[in-house]
Amino acid sequence: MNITDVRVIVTSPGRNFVTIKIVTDEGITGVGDATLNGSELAVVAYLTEHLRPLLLGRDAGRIEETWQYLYRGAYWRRGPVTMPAIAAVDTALWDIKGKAAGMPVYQLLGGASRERIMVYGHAQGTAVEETVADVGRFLARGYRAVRAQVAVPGLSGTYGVGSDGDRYEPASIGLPEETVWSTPEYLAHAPELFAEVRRVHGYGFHLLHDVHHRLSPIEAASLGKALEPYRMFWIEDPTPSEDQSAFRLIRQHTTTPVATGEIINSIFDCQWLITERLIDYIRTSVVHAGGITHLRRILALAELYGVRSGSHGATDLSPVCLAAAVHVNTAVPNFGIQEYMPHTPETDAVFPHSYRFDNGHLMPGGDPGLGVDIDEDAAAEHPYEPAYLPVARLRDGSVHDW
Ligand code: CS2
Ligand code: MG
Repeated sequence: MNITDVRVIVTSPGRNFVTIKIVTDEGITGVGDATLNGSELAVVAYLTEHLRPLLLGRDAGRIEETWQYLYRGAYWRRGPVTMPAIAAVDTALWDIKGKAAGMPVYQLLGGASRERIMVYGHAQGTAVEETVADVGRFLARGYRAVRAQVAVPGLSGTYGVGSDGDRYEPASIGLPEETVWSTPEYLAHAPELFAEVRRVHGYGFHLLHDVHHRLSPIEAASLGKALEPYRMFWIEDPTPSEDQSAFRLIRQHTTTPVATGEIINSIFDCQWLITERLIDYIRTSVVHAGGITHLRRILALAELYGVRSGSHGATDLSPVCLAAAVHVNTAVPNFGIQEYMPHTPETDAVFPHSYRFDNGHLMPGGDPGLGVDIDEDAAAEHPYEPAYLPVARLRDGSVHDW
């Protein structure tokens, strides 16, 4: 079965997505997510100009060989642009192979290790009492795990707190929004939120928080210690992931579990985090970490060291990526949790899929392949609009990690 076409589809049903559809000479097609939030067209160019010519005529069944050809054959390796491009090709080839075999992809990955995938939802609020009430709404909907974020008084645009109710879409049309950050004000306020969440809702569910790359190692260590009484499931991205050694200092000071990895795109960029057990959950995703083939490799390494998966699943990862994640999560032995921000009905109309949410969990559905597709006619109704992620600055005007 050979590749006869590779279509790169850009669509924007409320937010931008990049999807590839690989077509074969047996009429079987496969899809892959290639969305890089805020820099989508860089991946489009790499796919269209540099990868598509290499793929035409190739055997669609040779998934691993194609991955090796695209990763090692490019000479320039890793990175946030090339790895989503390789990921999308890889994901589409797994989709094709599943359809050709008449099996859901998780069957090709060794079959189901679990019946359902525990997910966590995003509770937010402009004040502690708002977030506490929002946590209650997620628990009432059957979620067993909830991430809690709250605005820091006096700071505009705190990460994770949306301006339109439940939805939180950080990218905005036009040039980057600039937000103000103050670590002292955040550290003074954050523990209040978790004390109140546990006081009101108790300890019978998993409580998570995303620090979003903002702290120094010692600040992260102090936050971890301060939150120990609240038995966090994890604090996420306490410090920037690329500084792997920073996590050693955090580990020396606190037993609060740590998760990182959503911006990591290769096994080499999380190797020490895993082998030195500096983290408890690795958040690498299908789209950003080289596809199903590479994510499996990362999770196999993680399994050796007792690190579990906690893959990124924000709304800028398309339903194609989420569908692939559900298949990987169904099969791997060291599944931890899956982030789940439901896409809008507008997005779901462009990406029909068979995964289903029920009572705090996702199930993959039984369709052959990934059980997701892109409706190209519906996609064409939503033209691309350039959008950027925000930029954070400290009160003195210097750039900080957003
Ligand atoms: C966040 C994301 O979901 C998360 O854990 O870190 O919302 C992240 O900010 C976006 O995916 C960036 O595009
Ligand atoms: Mg995050």
